[in-house]
Amino acid sequence: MVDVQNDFCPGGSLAVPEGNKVVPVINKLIEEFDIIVASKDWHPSQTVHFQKWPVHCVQNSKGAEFHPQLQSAKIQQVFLKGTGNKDDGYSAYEATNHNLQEYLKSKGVTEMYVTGLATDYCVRASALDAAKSGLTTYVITDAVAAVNIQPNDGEKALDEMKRAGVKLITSDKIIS
Ligand code: VGL
Ligand code: ZN
Repeated sequence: MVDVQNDFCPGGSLAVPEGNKVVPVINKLIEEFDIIVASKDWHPSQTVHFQKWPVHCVQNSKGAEFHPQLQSAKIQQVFLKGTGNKDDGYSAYEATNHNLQEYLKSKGVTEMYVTGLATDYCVRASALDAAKSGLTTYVITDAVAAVNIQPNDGEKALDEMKRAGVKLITSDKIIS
């Protein structure tokens, strides 16, 4: 579950169009999985990242909290990324509080299903790293949403992930 945080949802400082639409889909999907992990964009108040983006997801701010409707009690570990003042930290694999790859290895995980925000940045980076790490990696396409600075950035990112071996799936194939 990538960055389902207030600042990426409508009303937030870096709102993804319809970012909140992923929340009910993710809440249903949660019931189908044994291991639920989430990332949070978790920036210091001063970072080079804010030269590219409006200020968002500052550590401990309201904007950095999970969307209030997200069933966050089911999350077993939260991975904080973008925590330095010189890095973007788009991928959950760049988390600094815990090592995602080691965590998943310790649990014997071989498959990952990726949801969240945003398709063209942190979902993309996280799914590509998951595939690179050897996991069978899926992106659940109705459980992600794109920033779309260019209107088809989300589609382009999905294409790129597919070319890298990531599988695309819809939630109705998973929810029983
Ligand atoms: C993200 C832009 C800047 C993301 C984070 O979570 O996709 N996008 N920081
Ligand atoms: Zn960010």
